[in-house]
Amino acid sequence: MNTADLIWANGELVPWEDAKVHVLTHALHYGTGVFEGIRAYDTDLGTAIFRHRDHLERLQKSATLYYMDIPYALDELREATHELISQNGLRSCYIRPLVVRGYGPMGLDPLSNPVEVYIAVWEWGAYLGEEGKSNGIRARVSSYRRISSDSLIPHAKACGQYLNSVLAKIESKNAGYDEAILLDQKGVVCEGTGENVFVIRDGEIFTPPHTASILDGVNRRSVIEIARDLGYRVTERDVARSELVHADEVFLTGTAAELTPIREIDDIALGPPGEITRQIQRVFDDALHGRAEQYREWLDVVQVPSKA
Ligand code: PPE
Repeated sequence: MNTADLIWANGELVPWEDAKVHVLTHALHYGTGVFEGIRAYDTDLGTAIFRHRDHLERLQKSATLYYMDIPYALDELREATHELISQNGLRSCYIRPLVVRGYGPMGLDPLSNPVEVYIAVWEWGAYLGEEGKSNGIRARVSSYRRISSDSLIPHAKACGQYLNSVLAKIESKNAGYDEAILLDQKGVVCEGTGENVFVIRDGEIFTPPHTASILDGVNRRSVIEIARDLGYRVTERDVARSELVHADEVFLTGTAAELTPIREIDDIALGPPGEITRQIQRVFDDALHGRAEQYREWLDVVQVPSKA
């Protein structure tokens, strides 16, 4: 991976290689942590973090759902992130805030373990490859179902919950695919291992609703808004597995993956990215990179001194 110089650890900037935790960190054993994935882009306005507040609010909500009080206000985390990007001299980067139950008593009750907060930033290219972003990826429907609200909290972005994504990801990669699409407990389409999913049929756009165990993706929300602004009808409703392969176009959205088209599902070709996908992808890309006046309010601009 691309490393950076510094990591923000509980209020201090420490060298990348010194950002370490004790082996008895509670989260290492039990997955008791929450995190975010955010991106900052090099724009004409300077380095701009996409929908920073929305991500930080989701981080706080995830923490609350797991009974963790983050010992910093959202504004403090925001400022820490600006400082971190500046000090690392990065023009664009991926941002990973992480809140974990730290070293303390072992055993499942985490309530007396400290809540620790870290923020890392690094340069991260196209998550599913440049080629995938341009020409589409190959996906398969996973044999693993997405975690349900019967046993976990699909709306929380919690560390331990990602074992579900990891299993689905490994399965899909071992079978020669780029990504997995998980169904929910009821058997309807949920999402990718780290992306929300959209299906287009006869000019209409559909995406699984909150009741399908999805993570409420910030980019999902952005793309719904953009598509509606472009005049498309977007409906949040259950999507049957078979609709994936009967669709004209299917694409994924996520911070890491941005907007990535799918060209094949379960060995059935959907073809190269379609016109509607392309159009939305263009506007979305303009929004991310500060080229769309209409979506400027989504950007949190950082003043980054040049690395000189
Ligand atoms: N679902 C899941 C399960 C998920 O992890 C993500 C983000 C999304 C949907 C899309 O959410 P949003 O980024 O707010 O639009 N996945 C993050 C982690 C990826 C990783 O490999 O780590 C991300 O994209 O940053």
